Amino acid sequence: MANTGPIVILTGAGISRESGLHTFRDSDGIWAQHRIEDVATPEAFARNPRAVHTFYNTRRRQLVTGNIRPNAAHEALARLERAWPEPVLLVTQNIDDLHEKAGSRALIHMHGELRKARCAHCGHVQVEDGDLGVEQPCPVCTRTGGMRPHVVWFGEMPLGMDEIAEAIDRCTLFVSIGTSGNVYPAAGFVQEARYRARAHTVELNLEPSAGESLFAEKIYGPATQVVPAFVERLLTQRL
Ligand code: BJW
Repeated sequence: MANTGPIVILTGAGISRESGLHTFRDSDGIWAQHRIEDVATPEAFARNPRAVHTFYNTRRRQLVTGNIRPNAAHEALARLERAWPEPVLLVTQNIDDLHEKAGSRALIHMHGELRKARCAHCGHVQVEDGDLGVEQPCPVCTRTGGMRPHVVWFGEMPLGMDEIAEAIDRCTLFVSIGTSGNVYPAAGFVQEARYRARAHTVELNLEPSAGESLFAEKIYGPATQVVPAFVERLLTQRL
């Protein structure tokens, strides 16, 4: 059946793997090197902010100076947004900036952005390409100790949830790309799309995710191959 309605696309770390960024839960992933409880919770930041800053400063430096570029999958999604007759909302769990670098505009970073900092005291958010540290004062409230990466840690509320829920309610196609389906609420989006919005649901991933059985259609392979092919199919055949 031809599909020309609004689209919601969820992406995860797998889409940036071929750009040179590690995923989290693969055998060579970030969680094989670091314990979540040490670097990705508000409690970790309260207990040892220097260790958390080191973890994110290292990743920020790699993103800013490491010649990390969008790949064919990011570029195909930007092309889809430009060419599709209805809204295409890209919801990424990634904190890198590869979707915007590829040209995507309707984009929600539900787990935050590595190249931004936030003051935990007053909520001020600013672009940040340098290292963060515990002595850094907030330029707005002037207090120290609160400048933190603008990312969403376990136990914190993801960003843009209302806008995401509205878009999923309206969509006729939901596509999940390069995510293991282990982290909620993102892992639950497919159920909302399939059973509430009655959208067609598609998984594009290297291998079946934890939520594989919830998708009506699945295509497996590296993102740089399967995403451009899927976008081409959508734009030429509308399904
Ligand atoms: C390729 C490829 C290639 C490889 N091509 N593919 C029970 C029920 C519901 C919720 C919970 C629950 N128990 C606990 C919770 C809450 C918790 C949670 O989900 N925990 C689970 C571990 C169980 N969630 C939260 O705390 C979230 N907040 C929350 O729930 O607030 C309350 C709330 C209530 C109701 C509504 C709304 C909110 C916050 C989660 C924050 C996640 N933060 C992190 C780190 C911060 C950012 C950072 O440092 O980068 O975000 S964790 C980490 O996982 C990161 C990622 O965005 C996230 C998802 O990972 P992703 O992208 O799926 O990566 P991987 O590595 O897991 O998978 C990669 C995939 O790519 C694999 O499948 C590969 O095969 C594939 N791949 N190469 C294509 N070349």
